[in-house]
Amino acid sequence: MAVTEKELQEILDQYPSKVQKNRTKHIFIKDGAESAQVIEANTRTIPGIITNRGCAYAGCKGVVLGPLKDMVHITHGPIGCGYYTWGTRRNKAQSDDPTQNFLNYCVSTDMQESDIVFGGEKKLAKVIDEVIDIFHPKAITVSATCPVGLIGDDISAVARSAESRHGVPVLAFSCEGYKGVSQSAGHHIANNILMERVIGASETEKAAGKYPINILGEYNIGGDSWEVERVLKEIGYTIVSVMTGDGSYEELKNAHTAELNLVQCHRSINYIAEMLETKYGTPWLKVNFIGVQGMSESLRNMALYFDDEALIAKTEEVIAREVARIEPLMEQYKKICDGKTAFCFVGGSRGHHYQGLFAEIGIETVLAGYEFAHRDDYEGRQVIPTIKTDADSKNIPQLTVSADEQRFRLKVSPEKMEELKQKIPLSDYAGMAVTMKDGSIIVDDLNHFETEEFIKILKPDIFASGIKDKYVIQKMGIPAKQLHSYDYSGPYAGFNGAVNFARDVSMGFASPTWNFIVPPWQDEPLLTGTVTEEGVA
Ligand code: CFM
Repeated sequence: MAVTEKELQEILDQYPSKVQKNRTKHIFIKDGAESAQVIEANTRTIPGIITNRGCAYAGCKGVVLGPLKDMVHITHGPIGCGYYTWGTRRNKAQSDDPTQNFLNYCVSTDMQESDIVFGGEKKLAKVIDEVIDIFHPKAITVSATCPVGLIGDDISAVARSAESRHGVPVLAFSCEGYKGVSQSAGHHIANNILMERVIGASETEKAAGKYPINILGEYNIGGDSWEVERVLKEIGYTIVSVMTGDGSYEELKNAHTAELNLVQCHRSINYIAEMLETKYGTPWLKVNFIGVQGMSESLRNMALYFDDEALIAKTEEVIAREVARIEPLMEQYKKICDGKTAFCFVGGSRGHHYQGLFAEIGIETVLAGYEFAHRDDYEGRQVIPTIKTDADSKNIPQLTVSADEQRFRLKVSPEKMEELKQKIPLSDYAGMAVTMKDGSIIVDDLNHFETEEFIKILKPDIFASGIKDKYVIQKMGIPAKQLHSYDYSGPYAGFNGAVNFARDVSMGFASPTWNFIVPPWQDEPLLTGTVTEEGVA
């Protein structure tokens, strides 16, 4: 079942004309016959629309910095921002040194009215001193929240002076929530400073071990990166750093020594991936560790890059063993899931990544989208030169790096690179749209009104998204699977993750709960009417 152009138009017709004009550009029905289907993305959400997006601070401190375990992350701002980013993202971490894992702490300057009026710099300096005193961390981050930018606290100056006072790196991030149009801006801000201040900060010139790699854009939600690392280590890879799941300042300093960078979440970390290539000559490979096929294909592509017979053989051996082990488990869940349909709407990469895993258990994704991704995540990186930079993106500092005179080294020759690019996604990402079936619907920044409207037409069997719309969806009688937090389950990545996911989705369908819920449209007359410029008619 698919949405027709007419049905889509009927949904959009309910908007006032200005809103309709805007939202039309964010939605399209996939049609492979059309050569380039353009989507508008990474632009402001219309005020008043109930979006699932977050803010720049969430993307910087919450997403990219938060998982780094041996740094204390200070939120400079009123207590709410720190509190609501405390423990809500399930990025897990373990440390051999229990005194150097600060993930359970929430450190905030707790700005009060007097700090807003008279400035918060002194308070911030004092908090940094206290953090050094109590925790003795390897390094500290300071993330700015909205009021800090409004009152003009110079957090970089405070960080610099604390750094010289204590001899411990203190990194300042001007990631005020209002920067950019979503958390995506915060990813970029975090990427820039990690690149400038952390990556390459060690004296190490060579990684200790064979096939050294970094895993970028993997945040160990529900233990995902542990499952991926289990397999990679068995095959023989040396994992120099993970950015940033279960990651650390200490590891990140050595990231320049890798021979290949893997990119799982393109949206949040493509900036570092590109800069590593420019600065050190290390290419990046787009991987997708979600789903049995995604995982197997990513492993095969990695082995092709290193072009080593022993590595290729070991890769095949591990894939064969793992697949044989989990196939019977997946089969039993497939019996429950087969023939069903899903909506898959997540932040900036999972809306795409989970479609393959859904397909493996017989579920077709009929609607997908991202909260805050850019056009390249939908249409592929070839569109990047054509993306217009607007005032909101100009607000985010651009970091330009150049080749490191001592450390730049081409990891593969340009000829070999060209040859490899024909076979594997090296320094490239084709985006979500290309893999979706004709007739499926692709939506950017899906809002709650559209969520309900599309559910009424398509009646999906399951809706994968997040906490903000989960309960609205469930009250409509549809199982909702959180793909941000995994509903407190996981891991969902890799081979074991695929089984966990199939089990959890099957449980969602098998739950007797749905027999007790009558969707509102089944026992109430639907209100019919239109919203016009003048009001409701
Ligand atoms: Fe990347 Fe993420 Fe995602 Fe993301 Fe996020 Fe997340 Fe996400 Mo929630 S970094 S873009 S900002 S894969 S927190 S681990 S699940 S929205 S799809």
